[in-house]
This record gives sequence, structure tokens and C-alpha cells, in this order.
Amino acid sequence: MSKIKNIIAREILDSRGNPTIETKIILNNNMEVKASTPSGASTGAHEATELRDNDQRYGGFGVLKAIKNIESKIVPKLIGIDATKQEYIDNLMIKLDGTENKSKLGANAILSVSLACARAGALVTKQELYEYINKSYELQVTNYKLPTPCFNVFNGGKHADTNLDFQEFMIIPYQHLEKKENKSFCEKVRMGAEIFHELGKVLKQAGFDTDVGNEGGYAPDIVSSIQAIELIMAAGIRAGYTAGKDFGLGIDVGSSGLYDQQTKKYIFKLDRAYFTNTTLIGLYYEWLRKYPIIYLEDGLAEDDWQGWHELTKELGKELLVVGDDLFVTNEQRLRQGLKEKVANAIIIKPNQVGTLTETINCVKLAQKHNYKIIVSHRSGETVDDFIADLAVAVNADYIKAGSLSRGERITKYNRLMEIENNLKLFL
Ligand code: 2PG
Ligand code: MG
Repeated sequence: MSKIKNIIAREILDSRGNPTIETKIILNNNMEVKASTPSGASTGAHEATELRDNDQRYGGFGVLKAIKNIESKIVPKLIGIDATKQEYIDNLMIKLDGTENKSKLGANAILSVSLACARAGALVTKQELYEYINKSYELQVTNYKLPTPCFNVFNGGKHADTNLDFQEFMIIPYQHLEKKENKSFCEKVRMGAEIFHELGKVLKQAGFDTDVGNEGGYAPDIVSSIQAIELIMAAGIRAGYTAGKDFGLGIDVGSSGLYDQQTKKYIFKLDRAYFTNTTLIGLYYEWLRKYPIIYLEDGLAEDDWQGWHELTKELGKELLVVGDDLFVTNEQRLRQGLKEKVANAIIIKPNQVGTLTETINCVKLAQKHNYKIIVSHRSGETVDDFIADLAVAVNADYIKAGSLSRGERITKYNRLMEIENNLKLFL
């Protein structure tokens, strides 16, 4: 039996020590599943609302109002409903909320129920979560593949107490090794971890500190943004890997946070420089000539459509031009992007939109238009590894789940290694 008997939501803490929601679904046969909601720091202005209490508790970050909404509004409607009716359940919650941005019930409340339902569905149909999602949304993935991990080894911007303006510098293993046709996910993780540890040594020797930021990457104060790239490349060599041959570099500029609305300038404090969208695109172009950068996320601010169009036209053929704050996993924003011809890849974060169904619809639209898919964690995470299965279910090209440290990051990579083993893809 797959009917929902009860739903219990509670306040737990995320990896930054801030409250978030964990929702448990109990089925008629007394089977139980849980899911929890992550939380961003560099959130896009167009994301669905994360409902917070804004009172004395936890500096205003409490989520008791959102939990109350689950208990009083959502639970009464879902008791007795078949847990495998995912789309029906999601649409019902969207209707119950009734707002454009889920500000009434809270996207954090809705998402925790939505993800827990998917887990319940997988459990009762005796399928792996990725298989269940693939089948129930008719994604038609027949040959599962593992996404390529993007390891964020340098944390800056809003993710760490460092002078680095750029939010993330990532190592992205190449698919092909010199002598091997295809590199397994496990081998990519190994490469990432080896470079990560060498980077720690390189930093230490150079007199930098090796504490880590919110996503498990190092977060020292450095001299210039370019120095982060050079340190990563040096660490790669010491670990036996060459940037541009074995791995490429990715950057999440997180530029919405660096954009000054009034002057329309991007301000980089560390480099003591400011740019218009055109001169910033020029800087990226220069960097591309010098470094093996293959991925540029949020290179321009979330509403700078004209700049994004320019950026895509200039650099879209040679690298992944990735929209995060730009699209916020929202079909409408993506449709606008298609019209304006911007970006060629999209970040997918379920909590930006609030339900699994809307997340999948956004992925489907992006895939239809040949956008690369990057399933992503948030900077505030829990040990829930849902996004690992989601990435496999939708045949994502990449996954971004942080660095090679901190349990809430590693758990996603570990789950993907488990899936790879179970699928026997590399035996
Ligand atoms: C991002 C994310 C995750 P946050 O900008 O891509 O790395 O950060 O969750 O703080 O929005
Ligand atoms: Mg981002």
C-alpha cells in the first residue's frame, strides 16, 4: 500500500548551523522516508521564497512558520493520497500556495514534502530513486550515465570569509584520459581528491591558511583572482594531472552580488577593478586565452539580458556559459532566455523553484533546446543526497556538489559512486 498515513515536519540544522526543514512521510504500511531542504547564500532575486520566521529565534532564520504551513495546510490534503501521484501532489501544493513565488506556504516547506514523496514512491515501487524519477516523469533515459563532477576547491564571495570576490573555482575532470576511453565517476572523484589535497599542501607552503569555506573548498586571503587559478593548476601538476589535458577549470563568478545597479558596473574589490558588462566579457575572453577554463557560471548579473546575449555570442562556442541566478530553475525565466538567446547550460536546484515536478519540467525544456544540465547543491546543505539521484535520473551532464571535504558535500559524491557500482558501468 502506498497511501500517505501521516507527514511529520521538523526543524533541523543545515551545514551552516541555520534551521531548515526535514519532512518524514509515513505510509499506510508504516514504511517511512525523509527528505530535507537546502538553503542558498548567494540566492537569485527570482528564486521561490524561502519562508523564515524573522523573529528572535536563530537570528530570525527559524522555519517554524513553514513547518506550521505543512502541518495545517498541506498534511490534511495529502493524508490518504497515493504517494506515487507525484505530479498530482506537487500541483496540489502549488495550488494551495497560490502565489507566483510560493511566498504563502514557503518553497522550503513545499519542497521538503515534494522530495519526501518521491522517496516514498521509489520505496513502494521498489525502485532506486533515480529509476523511479526517470520512469514516473517519462524521461526515457535508457542508458544511465553518471554526471561529471565539478569540484569547487576554492570558496569565495558569500561562501567564505576571504577577500576573493569570485564565488567558486572548480576542477572539472575531462571525460577522456589519455589511454582510456572513458573515465569512471570514481576515477574523477579520485582525481579531485588528489588535487584537493595537493592544493592544501601548496597553500600551506606558500604561507596561506587552509581552512575551508561553506562548500568545503579552501578559503585563504590571496593576492588576485588569477592567483586562485594558478594555485589550482600548480596543485594539479603536483598531483600528476595537467590542467587542459586531464581537467578543465570552472568558475562561478556569482556576479549578481558584485553588480552595482546604480552605476551598472561590476566591482571586484580584490583586483581593485570595475567593469561594464562589455569590458568584463573582454576580461573573460582574455582569461580563456591563458587558462583552460571550460565553464563560466553567472558571469553576468541575473537581469543583464543584453550582457548575457553578448557573452553567449562571444564565448558560447568555446565554453559552457551557465545560468544560475539568471534562470533559477524556472521555466518562465528559461523561456525568456531562449528568446534572448542567452547561455548554453543551466544550473538545476530544486529549491529555487520549490517542487520536483517544476524542476523536471525545467530540465525537459532545457534539454529540448540542447542546454547542458548541471544539477547543483546549495551552499547551505544537509546530508540528504537526493540531488545525486536526480542527476542520474535526468541524465545530467554535470553535478556541482562542492569540494572534497565536509560530509554534506561528500555524501552526494559517495551516492554517485554507489550508483556507478550498482549499475556496473565500469566492470
Ligand atoms: C551557487 C550556489 C551553490 P548558493 O551559486 O551556485 O554553489 O550557491 O547556494 O549560495 O546560491
Ligand atoms: Mg551559482
